[in-house]
Amino acid sequence: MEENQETQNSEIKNRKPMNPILLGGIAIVVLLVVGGFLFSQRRNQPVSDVMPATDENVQGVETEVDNAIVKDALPTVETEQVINIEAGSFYYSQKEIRVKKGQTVKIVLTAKDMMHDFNIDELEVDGPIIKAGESTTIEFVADRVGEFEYYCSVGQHRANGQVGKLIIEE
Ligand SMILES: [Cu+2]
Repeated sequence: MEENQETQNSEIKNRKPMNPILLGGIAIVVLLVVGGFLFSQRRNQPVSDVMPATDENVQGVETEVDNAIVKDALPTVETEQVINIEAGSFYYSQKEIRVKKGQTVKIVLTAKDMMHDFNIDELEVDGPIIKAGESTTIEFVADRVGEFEYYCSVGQHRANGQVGKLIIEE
């Protein structure tokens, strides 16, 4: 304490009477600058905290908008049906497929083992033969109401039970 006072006193002595006022002014300026800096930092923190929430909100809004557009764009019956089927010896993972008349059907066929394919004679569906581990997409329009057998044309697979039933409803 004494040393500080002495230091201050010696400074005041060494300077002109205006110096304390100048020092006070400088102190105020420094306080304003530091205070302003701290204040701006405090303001920045909430803003950075708010930013992710804002992003989420924006994403949420976009998702809602997207859903609304999808709902508006699609009629009550979806125009496309994507059906994943695994083919093995000697089966299809789906023994029955139900679609609506007029739908575009996309059969995503994956061969679990050996070679397989997917055919529906009445609808002129003739899929390519794929090897174990491969996938292919067979697309056709369900343009007729009825029940149609799909089958694998490789070897004796059909005779061994690799068949299924496609049901096209009105
Ligand atoms: Cu087969």
